[in-house]
Amino acid sequence: MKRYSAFAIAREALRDHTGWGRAWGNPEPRRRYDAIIVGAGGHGLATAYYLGRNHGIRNVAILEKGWLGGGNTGRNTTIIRSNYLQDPSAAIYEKARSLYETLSQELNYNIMYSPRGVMMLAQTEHEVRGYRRTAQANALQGVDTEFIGPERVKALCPIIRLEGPRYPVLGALWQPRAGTARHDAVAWGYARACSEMGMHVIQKCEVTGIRREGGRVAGVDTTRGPIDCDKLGIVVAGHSGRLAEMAGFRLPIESVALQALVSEPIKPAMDVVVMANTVHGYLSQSDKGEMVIGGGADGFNNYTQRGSFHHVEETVRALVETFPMLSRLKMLRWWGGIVDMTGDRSPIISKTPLEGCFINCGWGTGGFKAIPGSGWAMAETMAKGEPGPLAAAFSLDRFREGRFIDESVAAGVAH
Ligand code: FAD
Ligand code: PYC
Repeated sequence: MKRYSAFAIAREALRDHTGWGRAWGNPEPRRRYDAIIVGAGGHGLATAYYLGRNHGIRNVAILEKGWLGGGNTGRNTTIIRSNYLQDPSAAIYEKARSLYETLSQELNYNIMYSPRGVMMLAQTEHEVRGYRRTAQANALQGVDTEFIGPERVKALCPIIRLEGPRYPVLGALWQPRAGTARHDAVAWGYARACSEMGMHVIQKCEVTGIRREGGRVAGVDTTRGPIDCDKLGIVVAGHSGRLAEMAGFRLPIESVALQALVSEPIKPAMDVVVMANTVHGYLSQSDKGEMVIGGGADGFNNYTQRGSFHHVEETVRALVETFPMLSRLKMLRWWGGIVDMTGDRSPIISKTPLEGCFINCGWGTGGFKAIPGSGWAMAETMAKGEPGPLAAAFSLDRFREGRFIDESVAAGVAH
């Protein structure tokens, strides 16, 4: 596979770009793999990548029922931050954020990581207290955040109106090294790196059944035939409950739609990411100039992978209070993804009751930021058969034992 570089771009420019190879292969499934990952979203691809890179397991297939990155990975609003409250969360999200910083170089693929800074507005006294507490916790966890006052908020984001009609801006939790990345590029970069290691990324291959023999996983049934494996990783976000059912166990997960929209492109208006969690809206500006806007999750369980008018109306109405300039913009498009929510709003990276079968899910509304750390931790769990330090707290057992990792505030999106 060719290395991407400034030199390669110049060379290809001189020969009409005829020398680029395929970024990843399009292989026929083998009869057997050492490990199969179900789901070619960011988490599945990152799991496969770190299985190869960190543990030398390369006879791996990643099976995807649609196209790679076509689930939530290609539908999210790309916010990357690690300002969580609890120690296990701060550890895994900060690991992910730090891996993101050098991921373009690591994968030789420009994921357009932009550490432009993320602020979570405090618009009630309760939020001020909560975010001051998070900043203190983050200091102990080695996560670089601070609580800033309204003047600093205004200086960082001049389009904010501080004195809103209902909720004035009282300050913000600010993480300067947080930011955004190009979501598809994260999936494409990992897919290319997996393909280069000899792994099979197989699209249009839906897993329809999980075969078991004597309490162990034996393989999967797919729309392209049966495939055997020693180890199976289920990494399918909103479809986790369905795959768990095929494997013979149940998950404490609900699937709901989460929506987002973009405006028409405008000149640069803001160069930070702002989340306004009291009014349920968040905002950033893409490199193309579109204002990227999202709100809360649907209030009922569903598998509808699309947006709805009332959400657009509620989200924009809420945000216009704090960003009056938005009222002049036209909406360009909107969409939805199916997110997988646990009761404590923390993920699951775990062994399962079926030996050899592992699960990674529950990232809900906030898993894009976690992709590299999650893949790292899931690969370690699959390779060693036991979770390592990053994953240990996120096992399925915590729901039975009551060891919840409550991140409903840090999740930053109303559920
Ligand atoms: P996915 O990308 O959904 O991948 C799972 C894959 O599994 C899919 O491609 C699916 O087709 C495949 N699959 C399912 N069933 C099968 C089967 N039977 N056989 C084979 N393949 C199967 N997170 C953030 O951190 N920051 C944000 O700003 C943010 N904004 C968001 C905005 C929206 C509108 C949405 C919907 C989500 C947002 N998220 C955000 C959450 C984030 O997108 C997800 O947590 C993350 O992308 C999940 O990645 P994944 O790889 O687990 O899942
Ligand atoms: O987790 O930061 C986040 C997020 C923002 C929008 C959706 N999720």
